[in-house]
Parts: sequence; C-alpha cells; structure tokens
Amino acid sequence: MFDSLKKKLQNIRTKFASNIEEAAGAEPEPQVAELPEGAETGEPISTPAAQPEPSVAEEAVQEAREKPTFFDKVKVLVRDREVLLQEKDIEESLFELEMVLLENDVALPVTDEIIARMRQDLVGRHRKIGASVDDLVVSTLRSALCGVLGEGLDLSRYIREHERPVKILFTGVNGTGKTTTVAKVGQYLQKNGFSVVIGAGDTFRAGAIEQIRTHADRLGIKTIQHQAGADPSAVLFDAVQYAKAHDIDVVLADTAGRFHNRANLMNQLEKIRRVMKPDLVVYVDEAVAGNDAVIRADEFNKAVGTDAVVLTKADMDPKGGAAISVAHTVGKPILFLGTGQGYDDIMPFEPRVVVDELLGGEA
Ligand SMILES: Nc1nc2c(ncn2[C@@H]2O[C@H](COP(=O)(O)OP(=O)(O)O)[C@@H](O)[C@H]2O)c(=O)[nH]1
Ligand SMILES: [Mg+2]
Repeated sequence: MFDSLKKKLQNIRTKFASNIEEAAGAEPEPQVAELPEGAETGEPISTPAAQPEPSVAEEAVQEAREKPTFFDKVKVLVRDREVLLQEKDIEESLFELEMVLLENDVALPVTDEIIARMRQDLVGRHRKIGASVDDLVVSTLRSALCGVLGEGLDLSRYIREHERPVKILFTGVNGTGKTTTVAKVGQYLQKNGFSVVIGAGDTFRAGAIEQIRTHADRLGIKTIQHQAGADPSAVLFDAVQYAKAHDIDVVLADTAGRFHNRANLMNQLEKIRRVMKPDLVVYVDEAVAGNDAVIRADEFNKAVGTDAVVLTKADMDPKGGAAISVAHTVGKPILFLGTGQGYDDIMPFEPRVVVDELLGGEA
C-alpha cells in the first residue's frame, strides 16, 4: 500500500535531514561552559551509536528555559542541540517534497497545506535536535500529514453513541467496491459485537441482489431484498423496519452505482434519503483513481451531501494521493480503507496509523 509515496518520502527525509544538519553545522557551536551535576558532554548528533539520556538532557534544557538569564550566558546544551532554521535552509527540500506529493496524486491545495505546515513548523523557530535530525523531520512531517487527514471517524463509537438502528447508506459510482464494502463492514461490525441487517438496494444492475445476498449468507447476515427492478427506497424502508422489529443495531444499505450528474439516479437517491433517513451517507470510491476519486467525492458531497468516505483498492494504489487528499478536500472523514478482496481486507482509517505506515516501515 502506497509504496511509491513511502519510498519517496524516505528519500525526502534524508534530504531534509542533511539540509538541517548543514544548517546546524553552520551555526556557532554552543560553548559548554558549565554543566548541571550528572550531565554529560554530548557526542556529535551524527554519530549513529549516540544514545541520548533524555531525562538528564531534558532537565538541563528545561532548567535553561526556566532560568534564561543564567543560561543565556553559559549556554548549556548537552546532547540536545537547538537549531534556528531559515527559509533558505530548507527551501530546496520543501520544493522536492511538493513535487513528490503532486506526483503521487496529492491534490494541489492539500499539497500546499502540507508544505505550509512544514514551513511554519520549521522556519524561524528554535527547534531542538534530539538523538537524530531525522526525528525532527519525521515529527514535522507527521504533524503536517495528520493536520490534513483530520480526526477520522470511529464507527463503533458512532454506533454506540447513536440511537439504534444506525442506518448507513453506501453510494458512489459503479464498480468501485460498494457491495464488497457493505459485506466487509457487515463482518467488521459483527466482530465488534453489533447485529447487522443488509438492504439489497441495488435493484438496477443484473445480478446485484444475488451478489450481496451471497456475501451476506456467507457472513451469516440477514438480507432484505425485493425483486430486480423494484424501488430501492421500498427495499431499504423494509430493511429499517426489520431492524426496528428485531432490535438490530445497524442497517447497511447497498445501492446501485450512480454519477452525481445523472438526474434520474440522483432523484432516486433523494427518494432513498427521504424514505430511509440514513444517519450516515458513505461515499465509496477507489484509492487507485487518485485525483479523480477526490474530485468525484467532492462533487458528490456538494450535490447530495456525504458524511464519510470509504476508499477501496488501497492495496492496488502505490501513490496514496487520494487517501491523503480526500478528507481535507471534501471536509469529511475517511471511514475505512479497502485493502483487498477478502472480507477481512478492511482497515478503519485512523490518521495516525496511516501516517505511521507512510513514514514507518521500509517501502
Ligand atoms: N483489490 C481490491 N479489490 C476490491 C476492493 N474492494 C472491492 N474490490 C473489487 O472490486 C470489484 C467491484 O466490486 P463491487 O463491490 O462489485 O463494486 P460496486 O459495483 O461498487 O458494488 C470486485 O471485483 C471486488 O472484489 C479492495 O479493497 N481491493
Ligand atoms: Mg454493487
């Protein structure tokens, strides 16, 4: 998942780190005039084996902040050095990062936002360099990425906090993975202790009712279905009635694929909304569609409203641009990533975990 972006971010980190090292090296070396008891003289930060002793070092810096007059004179910096970065120190790295993000389908306004956050975090501020410059780069990048990814949406918590049944309507264009996602989410919710019923609301496409029914049967989930060609609002209304009568926690509504600019199917969706009164309208699209997915999600939200987004086929997406861009662009959280064709191949979208994945393991 997102391997191309991961690899590029790894390279950028190295570049940033060496630029910051250079900038730090250009600053006058701190004079170690006096050390608090127990503190040791620091080794150069570039020494890989250097293991800082954060408690002692941090105490020293903390004390330095509390007694600026004394420590201004005797500048005690043990293994934690501080660096004051200027725009020129990192402008090249920022430009490269911008290119990497754009090449990997991160939307332009989102790229701008990430770069602005990085710049604000790094330029003109005293930044402490701990054991490694890379830590500084990673923490800055992490907070910039988390900033554009927002908070996410914890579905289990949402369900616990809302009146049952919670009604979730899945919608979006054809072939993106709506039906598969309904099945995966059904299993995910069952595993989290919720009871589920599925409404077979795609009465339009041949074989769609059988498709969702087969999934649901395998997972031991009840399906409410009508004949092919029936009014989907009626099917989903029945699914809600069933859930109420049987104390089911969640109704998952599958629907036919539709574009936001096709009037008849959008009218049908409006009717579904009026009749079913969904608590969450979830827009489903493919991560692999990159910027197209982001644009569609945004247009869909503007046309009919969306509460959350699911991005499928993240397993086939080396770039990750849609996953990074969609929440910030649409202003709605990503609920899940689809990561394969199996029922378990679904990942609740936790921004921190996704960012760790991007900045973590080897690409
Ligand atoms: N690799 C991969 N394939 C997926 C994922 N989600 C769905 N698919 C596949 O995408 C195809 C279309 O899925 P379907 O649920 O029928 O899409 P729908 O038309 O939107 O209902 C199927 O072959 C699915 O197995 C995913 O997360 N990863
Ligand atoms: Mg379908």
